[in-house]
Amino acid sequence: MKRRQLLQWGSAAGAWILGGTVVTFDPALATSSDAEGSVPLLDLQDLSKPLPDHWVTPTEAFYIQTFRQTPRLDRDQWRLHIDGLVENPQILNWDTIQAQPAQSLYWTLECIGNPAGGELIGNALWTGTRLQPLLVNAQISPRVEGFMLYGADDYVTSVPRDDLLDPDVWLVYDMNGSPLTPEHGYPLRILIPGKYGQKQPKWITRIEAVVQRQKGHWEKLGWSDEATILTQALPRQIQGPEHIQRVSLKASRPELAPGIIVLAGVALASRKPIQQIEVSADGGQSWHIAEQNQPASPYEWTLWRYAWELNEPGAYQLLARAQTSPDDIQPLQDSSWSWGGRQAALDIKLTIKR
Ligand SMILES: Nc1nc2c(c(=O)[nH]1)N[C@H]1C(S)=C(S)[C@@H](COP(=O)(O)O)O[C@H]1N2
Ligand SMILES: [Mo]
Repeated sequence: MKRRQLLQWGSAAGAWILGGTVVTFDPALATSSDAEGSVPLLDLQDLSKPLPDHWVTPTEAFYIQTFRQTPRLDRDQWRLHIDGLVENPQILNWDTIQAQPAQSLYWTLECIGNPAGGELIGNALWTGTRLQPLLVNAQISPRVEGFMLYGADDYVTSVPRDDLLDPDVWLVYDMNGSPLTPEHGYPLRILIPGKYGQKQPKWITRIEAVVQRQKGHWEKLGWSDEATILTQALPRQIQGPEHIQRVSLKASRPELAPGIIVLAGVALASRKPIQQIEVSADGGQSWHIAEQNQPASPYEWTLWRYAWELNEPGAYQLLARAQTSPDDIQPLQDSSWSWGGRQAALDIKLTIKR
């Protein structure tokens, strides 16, 4: 049966079956939200306190990006198939996943469609198990060059062989200490290092080993098939002597009283630690190195802040840029369209009031 047919039947009936997993859709559940305004401010402004090791986005404020509708899965009926060009196809159930060694890890997810200053990014503490031993059990054929990854909502994407065999690929079932919510992939989702969210199916039901992989849903629509996270500094909030405010696409023209100004944000890159974040208050003529934390893994965002004394009333152009090495500095002018959180650094038009 064609996938589309299956889905249409399912929509009419309110349920459908995919590889043994019963899927029902709950139209009341949000399918896309950027959580703008609901994400709390980071507690980074008090300069007498060191930067924290982690800052986690509360689950209820975490962005949601779902191409259709949120499927409602029954954990006991759910299955994960590992098949295609494998010697030993696997059908895993909830108990097999639970029997694997569990680990918790901080990990930042970002949508490739996140504009600089956008909220399609979040950091959470996930709990799950490594995929690699399960792939070893399946005995992937040496001819395999890639994998198709499927979600219960008929979502599909694909990755090259080595990206999935990486020991840092995780299957996760808990988010911030509770089972995944339906919107975020209950009962199981995959985390693949260094890639934007589109490569990481929620409600994962099938991993198919193939010689020639096909493009997935977003990739067919023209989004990057590599989907490697770009090195980026994302300013999030600014504080003057009197008040603190969010820096976002909708509010990138703060007006503050003269005095100490603290700019704070996050930074992220693909698989490499952020080595340095620099900020400028004069449109890029002079740069200052921001204070930053050192996350234990490069898959979690780096927190940073910088304080200036700006007493002269007038207009300032604030910029921030990140680097992982001198060869990989976030450009000031990016000729590509600003996606994946990065552009030629988010430029903030700050006015110091009289
Ligand atoms: N099954 C499935 N997985 C999916 C998607 C989807 O629509 N269906 N969207 C992807 C995209 S584009 C992103 S950015 C992340 C978002 O994860 P979140 O909604 O938990 O924030 O999930 C990815 N995994
Ligand atoms: Mo995305």
